[in-house]
Amino acid sequence: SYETIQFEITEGVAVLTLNRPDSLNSFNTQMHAEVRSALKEVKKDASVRCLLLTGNGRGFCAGQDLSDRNVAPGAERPNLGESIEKNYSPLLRSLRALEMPVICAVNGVAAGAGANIAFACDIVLAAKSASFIQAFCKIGLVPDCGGTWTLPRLVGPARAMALSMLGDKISAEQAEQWGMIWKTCEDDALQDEARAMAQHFATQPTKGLALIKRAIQASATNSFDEQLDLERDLQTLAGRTEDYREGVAAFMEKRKPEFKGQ
Ligand code: T3D
Repeated sequence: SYETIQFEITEGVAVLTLNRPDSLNSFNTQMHAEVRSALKEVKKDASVRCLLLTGNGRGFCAGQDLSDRNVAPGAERPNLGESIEKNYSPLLRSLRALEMPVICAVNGVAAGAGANIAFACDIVLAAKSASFIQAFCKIGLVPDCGGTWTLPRLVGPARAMALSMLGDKISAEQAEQWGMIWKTCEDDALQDEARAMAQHFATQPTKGLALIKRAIQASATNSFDEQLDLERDLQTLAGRTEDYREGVAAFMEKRKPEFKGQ
């Protein structure tokens, strides 16, 4: 069982809750290891059809635990590249490659890596009182966890640059207006809305949704022509799924489809 996260799988939905509320769910080595292990469980368990990521307490995630980075003036400095290679990049790659929708319910402040982990998820809901901060610049660092790739695509280069260089706190409502997230929710409705969406996805054509995820991700670097070819290839795969057959049959029979995620 886990100490720094909570993890449960219920009716096709895996819920991973960051659980170091005293430090606003900042990442230490143990939390990285536990998140990795939970994501392995998600991948292994064929019943899981949606992942919901959220946090306990008043923060979503404050990024790296800086108490693990506090060194005396003459002491050896930490190799952050190693930490990123071992911990952060694999996490980001797993979330993006996971063949199901990944919902992030941002329950409070999301700073540094915490913000960019949220932006890498497929659908982001945020409590109205939540906020996003590219905190890196304030301690001399560079946005990581894919932020320098994700942010310009979400908000354009002008806003991405200013957000990254100023480290201003952006309210959830501003983030919604700028298209950084899907939508805001009333604070006390966030978890229910996120779970309802996750439960909805757990009844949907999982393979088709995974292919949509691949297509939208690939569009960031593909030309229009390449994307047409990719759509052709992905539609070929989608057209062979059991859920597509069921979807068409249910439509023709004027009944509700029963998707199995196959
Ligand atoms: O190192 C590597 O491996 C490379 C990777 C780097 C990735 C990164 O994420 S670098 C960026 C690290 N994160 C930050 O710089 C954010 C630091 N936190 C803050 O700026 C503020 O805490 C917030 C703006 C997020 C929230 O502010 P506020 O005023 O609401 O809360 P607070 O009082 O600052 O924090 C509450 C507690 O959480 C406090 O502890 P205390 O005083 O109650 O004992 C604070 O120290 C602790 N806390 C918050 N963030 C972190 C943290 N402790 C350790 N590490 C943190 N990142």
